[in-house]
Amino acid sequence: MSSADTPTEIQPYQQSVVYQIYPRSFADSNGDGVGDLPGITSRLPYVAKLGVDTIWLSPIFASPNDDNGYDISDYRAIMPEFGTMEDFEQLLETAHSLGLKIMLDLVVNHSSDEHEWFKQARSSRENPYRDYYIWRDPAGFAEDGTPLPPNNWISFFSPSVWEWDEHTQQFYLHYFSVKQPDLNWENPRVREEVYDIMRFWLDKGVDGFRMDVINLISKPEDFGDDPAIAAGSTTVPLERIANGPRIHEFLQEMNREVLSHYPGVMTVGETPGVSTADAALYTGFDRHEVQMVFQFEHMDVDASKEGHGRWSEDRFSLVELKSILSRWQHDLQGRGWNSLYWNNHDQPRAVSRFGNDSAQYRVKSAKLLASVLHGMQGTPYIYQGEELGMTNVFFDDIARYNDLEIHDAWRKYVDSGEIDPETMLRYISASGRDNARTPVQWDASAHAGFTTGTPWLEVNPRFSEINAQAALEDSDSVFYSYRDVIAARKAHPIFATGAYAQLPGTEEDPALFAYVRMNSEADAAASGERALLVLANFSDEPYEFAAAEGNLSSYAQYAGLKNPQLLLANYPEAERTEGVLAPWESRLYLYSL
Ligand code: ISL
Ligand code: CA
Repeated sequence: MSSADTPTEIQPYQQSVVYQIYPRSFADSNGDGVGDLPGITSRLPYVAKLGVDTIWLSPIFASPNDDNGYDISDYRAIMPEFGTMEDFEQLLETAHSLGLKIMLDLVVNHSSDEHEWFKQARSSRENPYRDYYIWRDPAGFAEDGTPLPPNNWISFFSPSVWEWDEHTQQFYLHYFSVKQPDLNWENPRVREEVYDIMRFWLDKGVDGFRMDVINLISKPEDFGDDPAIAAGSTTVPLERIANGPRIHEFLQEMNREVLSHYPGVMTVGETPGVSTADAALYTGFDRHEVQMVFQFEHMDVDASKEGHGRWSEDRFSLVELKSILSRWQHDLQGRGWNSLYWNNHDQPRAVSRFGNDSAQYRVKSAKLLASVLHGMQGTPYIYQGEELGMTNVFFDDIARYNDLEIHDAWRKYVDSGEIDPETMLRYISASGRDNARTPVQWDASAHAGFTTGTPWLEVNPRFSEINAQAALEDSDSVFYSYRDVIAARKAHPIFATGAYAQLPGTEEDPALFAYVRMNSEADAAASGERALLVLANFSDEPYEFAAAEGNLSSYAQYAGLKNPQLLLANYPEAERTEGVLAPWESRLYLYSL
């Protein structure tokens, strides 16, 4: 961006709003119970109506579906369950005609074990594809002859990151499931393959990539045992495996070789285990890597205090959440660019997790979350159904869940006796990934209008109350609040430019989230916009707050901010009280010159 005395030059991606589609769960066109590309195409007018400009499609490529498409067996083929290449071309063309860009999911930390490269690689140690993956000799053999893995690292989805290959008598590395062997980015041929795949899709006209766990592609030099795991930790040693020594070199090469040749392309890297300092390197305006990253710190606010990773039902602390988000806002200001998200296909539903999904407050709190997130600096990502206020689900039997991570956790904690089954079912309902993956609720008909067949994962039973048709017919729905906040972002450049700060003195408040976005003199002069103020009451109780009407006269530093215009509110005027924020009330004010 620019210095304080010249107006900021806003890049298109900085004013974008992205809508994420998880194809399996979006819309089924042929009654086989699985969402597909023609289903997506048929619903594009709905997405366009929301006002977003870009869609991120979770993987649509050939896959044995061990991890629902995040295990790719052919990067240039469409998953047959989802349709054909013609269906994809139709989707792309329709999207473009509606003014929607398409970002694909680039999953190149690992492939499927059913990818031709891996089949070749495991066929013999001499095979030319052997070095596409990462192989190690055993650390030794147990007395009964069992080979011992090269180190003690725990993977995301199974006990060890190593899997023994009987045929070639070596272990291969897999940070995720055994069916997701990690690619060897040290091998220049692997990198060339990836760049070719990217060009293939960009030449077809796609507009960008979301890059799966891209900060794990450069493997560490030190493959020694992890002391924390040796001492009993059961979680992935993320500090060791994230942000490896050659990561910036690889991303800069990818940018030079591919991305820089396609102006306007959008990029976001998924990066567990990044600090704000790391993110400034990944997204720095002069670094030519990616435009933004998905950080995870705010996804960890309600992690288990017993060391069970995400498996807990503890509520987050608002003070902690504010401090994390505020640090990200502050640390990237003028240096790099944030992505903004409350949820995605790996996370529970935002309104259940950060709001209140009871009948009384679901709509209010979903709207509040929209204002709080979209009021920040960065590019917002909306996950399918978030705009409807879709909620978490509870299934009373582990067999009703699909996600391999959930089943892995069940083996790890329930089968071992560490967590009892009833408790674990509650944890899964609070934090499991299938909360995000139940089918989109289109209407109140059978299976929520998602399919005429039997859905691959059960529909959330709240669909008769929460569905798109009902939302579109109700001018007071969550859907229209999202549409309004998206429109406000597009209409007011200050959403992209204003510098963020929490309202002084509110940092430790357990119920109030209040922040200001302040334009520089130059940006204010250029746009006529001086500041935004966002106020949000994250509680079931009314909150007395002197500045609730946007009157900031008690703050010396904001003395010049006068005559606020209420841009967004989730309570109608008749229900607003002076000096009080009602339960889950949010307001967003604009101060002009
Ligand atoms: O959901 C998680 C496990 O608790 C995350 O840590 C997740 O595994 C991590 O964010 C990486 O996610 C991405 O890569 C995975 C895939 O399962 C996820 O769906 C994807 O978003 C492996 O490809
Ligand atoms: Ca289908």
